[in-house]
Amino acid sequence: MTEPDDFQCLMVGLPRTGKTTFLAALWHVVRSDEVPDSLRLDRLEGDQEYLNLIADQWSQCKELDRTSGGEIKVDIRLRDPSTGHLVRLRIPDMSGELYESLWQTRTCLISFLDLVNAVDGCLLFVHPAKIRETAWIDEANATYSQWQQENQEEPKVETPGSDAETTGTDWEPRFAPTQVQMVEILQFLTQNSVKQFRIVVVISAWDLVKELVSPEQWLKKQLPLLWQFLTANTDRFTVTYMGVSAQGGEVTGQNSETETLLDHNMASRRIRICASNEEGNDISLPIRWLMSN
Ligand SMILES: Nc1nc2c(ncn2[C@@H]2O[C@H](COP(=O)(O)OP(=O)(O)OP(=O)(O)O)[C@@H](O)[C@H]2O)c(=O)[nH]1
Ligand SMILES: [Mg+2]
Repeated sequence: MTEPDDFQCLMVGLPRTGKTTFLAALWHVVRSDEVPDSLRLDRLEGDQEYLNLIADQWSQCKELDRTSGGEIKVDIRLRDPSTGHLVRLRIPDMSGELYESLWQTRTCLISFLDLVNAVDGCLLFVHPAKIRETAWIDEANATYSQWQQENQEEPKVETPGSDAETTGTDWEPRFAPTQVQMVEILQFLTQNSVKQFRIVVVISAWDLVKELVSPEQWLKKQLPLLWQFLTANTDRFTVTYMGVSAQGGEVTGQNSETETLLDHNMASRRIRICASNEEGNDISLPIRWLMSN
């Protein structure tokens, strides 16, 4: 019997950027025959309890639980229907807090370093509504002048619960702009591996992006430092950009589209993938791109 090739995929992204939703939708699609060209489940292997749980929540348009505890092991044995190629996709569900702490403490577990060294491809998640913006220089100057003024006045007593972020005092690493944190995380990857990283930048919740722009144009405009870093380091990264609406729309809050989303008779119809030269609902496309030579 043919043994599948192993493919180690790393989902990289700060908290709440859409990693688990992507995995849940992927598990739905590979088990269904709803998307003609998608990768297919070859056969069940190992424990699927976690995948079944998140895919159930996804099918019902429920908000998924936050991933905790670093990483949850996920292996899926897949077949490419167009080539017959078999692959064991190793795609642990990573907690965004792990990456946040990597940036904040600049330390990680040895097991994470091993994972980085074994990586064959990365999905780099950015959520359009979860971006901590970069301050413009004149805004930073204004904050600095205000801070100088305040420090010339009477010293204030810091009260518990005072919001350091809005008062501009006691800066903490978690207040750093998203793109600064992401570039640092990418630098961490490159410093700990000699590999050339194949990366799909996944702009998740793509349904929230209303401008008519490509995913790459969107990233270039919204997170120029990150875009520039990926583009300038061609010796370390081979990159493509995809807009991915894994849930298909908002499932919580005032703008919830849950009822419309549940109306689809095939759940995969609510998925949207926007790549540079194709659009559709095959959420295995980012994985297929990573696996292609
Ligand atoms: N509008 C919209 N929101 C989405 C979509 N996919 C995911 N989201 C929302 O994005 C948020 C984060 O989703 P998760 O998949 O849990 O994110 P995560 O990266 O796994 O988060 P952690 O486990 O905390 O690291 C949730 O509020 C989702 O409802 C989508 O296609 N459209
Ligand atoms: Mg998660």
